[in-house]
Amino acid sequence: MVLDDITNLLKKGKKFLVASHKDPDGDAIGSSLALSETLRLYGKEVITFNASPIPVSLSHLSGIETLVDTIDQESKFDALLVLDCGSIERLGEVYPALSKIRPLINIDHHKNNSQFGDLNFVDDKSSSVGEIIYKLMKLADFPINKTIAENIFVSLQSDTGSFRYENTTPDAFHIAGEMMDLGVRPWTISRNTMDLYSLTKLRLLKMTLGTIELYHSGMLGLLTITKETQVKANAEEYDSEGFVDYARLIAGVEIGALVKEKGDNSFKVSLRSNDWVNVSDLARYFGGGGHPRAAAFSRKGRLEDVKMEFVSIAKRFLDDG
Ligand SMILES: [Mn+2]
Repeated sequence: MVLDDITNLLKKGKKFLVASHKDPDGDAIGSSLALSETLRLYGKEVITFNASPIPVSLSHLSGIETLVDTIDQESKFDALLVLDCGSIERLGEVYPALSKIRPLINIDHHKNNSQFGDLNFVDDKSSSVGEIIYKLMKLADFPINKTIAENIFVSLQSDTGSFRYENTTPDAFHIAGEMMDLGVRPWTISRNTMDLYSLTKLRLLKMTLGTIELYHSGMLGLLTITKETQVKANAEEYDSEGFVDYARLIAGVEIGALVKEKGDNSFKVSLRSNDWVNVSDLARYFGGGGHPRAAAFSRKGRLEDVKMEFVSIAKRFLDDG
């Protein structure tokens, strides 16, 4: 079994690099910190990497101070562990350099994962990579302390939308309960992650909500954030994290979308759905990917063209329902 092969490799090696996707969410960082900490407790040397700035919502996680955003090219590792990435490119611009580190271990829960590792453990039935890391720890008999428990909890909470989304399994609740037994306080974690907005973020949200457009008899809700808006709000890249959900919350909406300008004529389109549209398939139509209820893709072109092309393709997916 692959998970056994991975734990054997982890037990044998001395120094590891743990990396997760750019523009990280609670699962990317939570699972990275949990795995790194358990390996350190087990006597290993671990470097934990993420290419992007850490959002304020994740800045309170235990062990966040160990995270680095650059890697010394001379460093030698016994393995690279890539977490929560459907494809290796998700690591960010540094992926060609990082992926030279072998063996490359791919641990993920995206259904369409490209199996880019030398060892691949991809389980799309797991709510989060945090859940997979928990199972790996149990299998390997790796230690779990409060820091690890907090990070596992954050992974679960983040990818299940606080235990609300369709991917919320009995396992997710059982593991969360066990993490509470280890000292995790859900309210404290939630206050620091879910319920902590900067004034900047709230201002950006106000401007973003003003852009709402509905298409296809109100089944598609579309929000837009231009560079101009981001500059006006003095916002960071991560400040719009979670905004796409507001489009999904409107009664009658099936697909919620957020079109965000990343650079000159380049956009990221984030997607959420409620009941029947597989937005992972919709994102893949445009070269992106994700989960059935949460996905994203990038697109170049004029804003109006990007929007209208997306709106027209989205109709096919709505009609298929
Ligand atoms: Mn995830």
